[in-house]
Amino acid sequence: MLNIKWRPVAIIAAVVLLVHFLVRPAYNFSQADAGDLQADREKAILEPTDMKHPLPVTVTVTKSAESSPQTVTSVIKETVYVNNDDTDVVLERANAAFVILTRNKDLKQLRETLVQLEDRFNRRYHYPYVFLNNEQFSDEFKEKIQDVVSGECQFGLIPEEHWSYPEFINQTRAAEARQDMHNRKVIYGGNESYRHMCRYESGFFFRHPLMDQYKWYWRVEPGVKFACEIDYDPFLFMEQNNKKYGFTISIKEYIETIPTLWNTTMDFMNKHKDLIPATNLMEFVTDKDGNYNRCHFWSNFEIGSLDFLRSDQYLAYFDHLDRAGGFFYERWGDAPVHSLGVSMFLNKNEVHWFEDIGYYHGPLWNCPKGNANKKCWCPEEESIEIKNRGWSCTLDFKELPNP
Ligand SMILES: Nc1nc2c(ncn2[C@@H]2O[C@H](COP(=O)(O)OP(=O)(O)OP(=O)(O)O)[C@@H](O)[C@H]2O)c(=O)[nH]1
Ligand SMILES: [Mg+2]
Repeated sequence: MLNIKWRPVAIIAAVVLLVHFLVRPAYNFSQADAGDLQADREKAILEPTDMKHPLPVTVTVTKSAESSPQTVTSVIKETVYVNNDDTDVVLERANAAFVILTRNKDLKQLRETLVQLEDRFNRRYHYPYVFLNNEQFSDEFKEKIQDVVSGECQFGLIPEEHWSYPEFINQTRAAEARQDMHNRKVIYGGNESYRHMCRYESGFFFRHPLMDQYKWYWRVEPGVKFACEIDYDPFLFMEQNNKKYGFTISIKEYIETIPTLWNTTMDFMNKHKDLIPATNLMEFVTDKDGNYNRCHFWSNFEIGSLDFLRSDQYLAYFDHLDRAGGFFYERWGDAPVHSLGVSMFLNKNEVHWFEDIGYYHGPLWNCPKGNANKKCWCPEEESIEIKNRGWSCTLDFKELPNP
């Protein structure tokens, strides 16, 4: 263990050494052309050993219980880092991780996503990754993922009780509901595993033991794209500005998937008035007559507080929904569920639109405008809040007053 008084000396020595020995990465993604980026990305995937992440110097420090009372971690690694221009040193990181629910078959798409995420952000920060799966990850998956990321990777198996039917669910009724929604061509309506996925993302991922040590999460999905340089730390931004939930895209949900979600939520609010704060963000999810407007933050991208999701009030809400059965008898998505939880329990100033993060999950873009688009390859006019203001809820969110 390095004595605290020698840490600055060790850090400076490590930085000086690295400045001498680091080589520039073999390629660079800052070109403004999506076609070039695609070519570079393919090159990276074909030649993973060409990925030259700058070498981190890790200094292990003991965190006292007082300094991080909400976490069980006694030791975390702080990374001292020299960037590609050999100028910056990142000494401060949040207690955060990327969390990715995925399958072995998603490997190719996930590597494409992670190469972008690393290039646009994490090659300077080395935040760790937690990969979760309801089946064992293959050795090939683990190796090929670790080849393209600069953060520590942990691969977790989801406990069966978090990815199966609770005893209070009537499975015959659930199967009939799937058949009916399939017949009506509701998106993912006939899909059983999709329902387990939505329930897991709504109520369990933040309770996986691998997540216990973290305070912040950034959700990532295979296939999503990151189009802009992210030259600051969004986790620290959240922490330093007292934010609890961050999003990029918000839209209106297909009502066929959530016919009783709103009434079930109202029922919860009436039964648990003591849990609902005096001011909140319910205006985001209601129209001027107080009816549900189906607005939700798209949960394939989230940067958020794990303490919020682990809070008694959010867990009480999830439990209420779970017992109502709509994850299986309907097809409640984790996006409207998270969004209703956020709207009930948080204030507007605790929720942040990451307008500056160029992000794509098919078929929608969030793309920065004007000057903020300079280090991006996404077209600003494609940003969904401009392209389809009526489907997007983001500008309405922006206009809501702070409490
Ligand atoms: N381990 C595991 N992960 C899953 C399963 N189904 C979906 N996922 C993951 O859960 C997340 C959401 O699934 P998606 O299929 O992307 O759902 P979606 O975003 O609503 O739908 P798309 O428009 O098809 O992307 C992704 O990270 C998937 O990789 C599953 O059965 N097992
Ligand atoms: Mg998806």
